Amino acid sequence: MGQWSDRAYALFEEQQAERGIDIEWVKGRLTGLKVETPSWGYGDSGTRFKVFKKVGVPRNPFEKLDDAAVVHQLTGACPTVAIHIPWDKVDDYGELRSYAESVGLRIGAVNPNVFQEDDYMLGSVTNADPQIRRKAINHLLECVDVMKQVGSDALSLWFADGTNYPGQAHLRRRKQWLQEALAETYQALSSNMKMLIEYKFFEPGFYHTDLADWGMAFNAAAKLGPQAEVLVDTGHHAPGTNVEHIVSYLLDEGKLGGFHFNSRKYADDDLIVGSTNPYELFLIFYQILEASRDVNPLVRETAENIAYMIDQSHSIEPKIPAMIRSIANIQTQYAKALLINHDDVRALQAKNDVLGAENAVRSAFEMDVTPLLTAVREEQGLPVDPMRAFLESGYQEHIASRGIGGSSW
Ligand code: PSV
Ligand code: MN
Ligand code: MN
Repeated sequence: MGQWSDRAYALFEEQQAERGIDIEWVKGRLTGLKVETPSWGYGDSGTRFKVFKKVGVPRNPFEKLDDAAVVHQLTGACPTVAIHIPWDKVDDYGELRSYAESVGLRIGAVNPNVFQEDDYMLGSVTNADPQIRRKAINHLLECVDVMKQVGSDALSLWFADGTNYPGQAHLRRRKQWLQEALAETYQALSSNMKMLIEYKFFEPGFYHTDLADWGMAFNAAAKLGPQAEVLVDTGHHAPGTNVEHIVSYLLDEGKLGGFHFNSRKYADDDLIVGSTNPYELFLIFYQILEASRDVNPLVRETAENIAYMIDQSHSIEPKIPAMIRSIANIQTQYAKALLINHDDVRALQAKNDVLGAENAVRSAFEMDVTPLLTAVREEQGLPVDPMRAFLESGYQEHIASRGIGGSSW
């Protein structure tokens, strides 16, 4: 470390020791945080108004892995990549798996896509047409097969199913069809596989969405069994929703399976993680760390086995730097949450000290964790500033030879 950062870190360590924080534990946790990046986050994306094509965007799933590998090399935090089928359809999934391993990665969650074919306009697993429902279920089963070939242990399900008008469809029948499809897919899972069920309050359906909130996803998962859990996408709630409360509730039920991190201001904006809502991200980590100290082993185990994933695909910023920014923002908020003294918070809560307890949580958020992040990155032999390291690496110039018109959703 440089002289300045050495001194800053020494001071930081002293300050934390005084607050009763075990800094070695904090460093271990920080190093252990792994976040999956999405293959589709490296491709072109857009709003419904326009897809802006970028130079150097990957032309196939293999090039997406190349880009994801760079993010992992610079951050040390992203060893797995989620794939979306058929966006990442290849002839030989064994080859995709080997390629991932050859660039230092593994394939993470497999995401079936039952929303982009004309057949699915009025629903996939909830369509009134039994042949379309069958087709959608077959795709889910095909994805379980893909999981086996790529060595994935998570099937991540999001359904665009919904309606635009009152009376358009039979809501309860659709609920039943959805559950039937999930049950058939659940049966196909191997014992090491999780099914993650994602909800979203609207879009593309503007009147109703079949899995509109955490309660519906929770109910579906609870009926299926222990391998089914809920996935919280931070962009999928109505404005003002207390997302960290949902997180704590699901943790307490042993049903929080994973996250899709991204930032939102208005709806499902899919922006860089922590760009508009850093305090929310911090408070989510607070709930998780709190649960990891619970007396109930199920709650502790759930908190330790969360699949952290990014789901961002924005249209204006360059892809790899955007991903690096998201990882850095997650690490910053996680680092801050690790500085909460839970014994202090619990003691203040027990005394009903409203302001004292609020202060004990917020004051950790207000700390500067730069010296800590610098030290942890250095100890792992990583660049202390991954963004700068990327910009200076020449990789962006190197991939310019791919030209324009890469993959997009
Ligand atoms: C839907 O908005 C979603 O969050 C789901 O996770 C999809 O798989 C992903 O976005 C597609 O971009
Ligand atoms: Mn998502
Ligand atoms: Mn989304």
